[in-house]
Amino acid sequence: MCGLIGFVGKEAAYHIYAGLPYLQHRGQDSAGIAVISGTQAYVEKGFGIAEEVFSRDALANMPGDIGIGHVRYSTSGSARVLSEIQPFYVNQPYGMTLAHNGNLTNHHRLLEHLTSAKQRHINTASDSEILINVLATAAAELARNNSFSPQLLFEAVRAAHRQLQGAYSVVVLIAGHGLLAFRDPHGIRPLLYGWHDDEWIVASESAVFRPLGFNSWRDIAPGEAIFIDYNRRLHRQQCAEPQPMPCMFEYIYLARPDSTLSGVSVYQARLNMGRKLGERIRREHPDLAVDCIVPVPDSGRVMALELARTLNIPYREALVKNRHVGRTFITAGQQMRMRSVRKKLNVIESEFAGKRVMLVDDSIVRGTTGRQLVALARLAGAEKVYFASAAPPVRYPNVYGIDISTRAELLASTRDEERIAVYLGADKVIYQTVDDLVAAVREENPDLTDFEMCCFDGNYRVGDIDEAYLNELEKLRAPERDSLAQGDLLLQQPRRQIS
Ligand code: PCP
Repeated sequence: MCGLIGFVGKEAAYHIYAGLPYLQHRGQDSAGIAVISGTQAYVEKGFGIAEEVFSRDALANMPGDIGIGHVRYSTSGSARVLSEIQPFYVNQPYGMTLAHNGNLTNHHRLLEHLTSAKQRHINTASDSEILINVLATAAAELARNNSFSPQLLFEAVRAAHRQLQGAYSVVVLIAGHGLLAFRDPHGIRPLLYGWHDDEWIVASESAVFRPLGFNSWRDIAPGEAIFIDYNRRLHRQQCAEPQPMPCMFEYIYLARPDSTLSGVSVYQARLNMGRKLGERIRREHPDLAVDCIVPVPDSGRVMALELARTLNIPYREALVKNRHVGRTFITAGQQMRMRSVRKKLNVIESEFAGKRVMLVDDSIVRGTTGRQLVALARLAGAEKVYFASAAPPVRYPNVYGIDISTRAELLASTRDEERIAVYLGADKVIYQTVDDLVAAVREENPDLTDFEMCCFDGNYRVGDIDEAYLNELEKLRAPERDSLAQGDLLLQQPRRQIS
């Protein structure tokens, strides 16, 4: 998962810089902006969040009325390698600068093909560098016998679709020509575009648009490509048969609640998830006595609010979030995530002392957050601690742009609900069902009939994902992460009042 922006209009660099904070929740590892003035590209990149990476001076030296921006959460390659920070650039044809959100599942095969058959040089372990080279190779072959046109680009995108597998939402600057944006045929990761007068914006989430003065927008359809030329004219084409399958985790956790994706208000979908979970708890656990519902901020808030209303139990914001700590789930490395949870959340003791509380979170993935919070609730004197998750158990790796790539790191991959409760230290753990989750999102857009949700059902329908692929991925990603067992050492620390 990453965040993308494309912009065509006055002072592109400033607008992109202003927009990236609205996507910061999609990636905190690094950020990059590229703009073009005439045919000259200017690129600025660095580690950290956008506000730290781009200085006023740097932006002042980035002229141009067309540009792209990226915030990164790495799911391939490494979060710590400078050369993997996006956007990527290739000089031929035209000069292309690309930023990508998603994850290619066949990038090893493509690497082999690009280097041996196409004499392309790939300099990093990032699948996004593969993607730009696949697109550039296709465009270069078409450009050999044709002058530039939007149609040529759309043909290149068609050719790329035939080769690429996995999830890819993409923005590309074409020097001297314009801004291209496209989504994979399944539309796994979001991408939308907006317009105001003759200015255009492309972004991963609709939450970016209004603050930047864009009040009209639509989704780029799965398999669709758009191109905005230097005269600020829009060209659109369906470049692959659409087979919509948006990522379910966008609605649960990844996206901002003030975004609408594929016609689904994320906020409303989360309210529905809370209601569905509440109805299930009432049906299946009628005797469960709970004094208050406590949301796990931030993403669990909306679900908890509606769950509390459904069960008619007081809602108490008894966990206080430190506003200076970012999202923990997208922090690179398990040890860092462990420390961040403690820094991020603290308790209001009076809301826990002597009470039977139900903590409500959007999801339980590695159990990093839940386990520490249950311990904190008990330290604060809670009599019972129940834990409810608005997502079903996350049992399987995600290979489409969420960095949960090894089964060993997933709490629910080998444990049933009872054992998960034991691990968290909770008196009971209650999960949403897959059917209720799907119904919660479809209430907002019944036309959506299919979702990418391999991490819940283990059903990998995009790309050639088999056991061998998952084993190879585990081998590749395992050195990057610390095991749950290592994390256990740090889990003891709340008892010792770490600062
Ligand atoms: C994430 C999410 C749950 C956690 C992490 C689930 O929080 O909301 O609380 O993952 P875990 O079981 O591996 O801990 P954050 O990433 O901190 O984001 P937010 O503040 O938006 O809830």
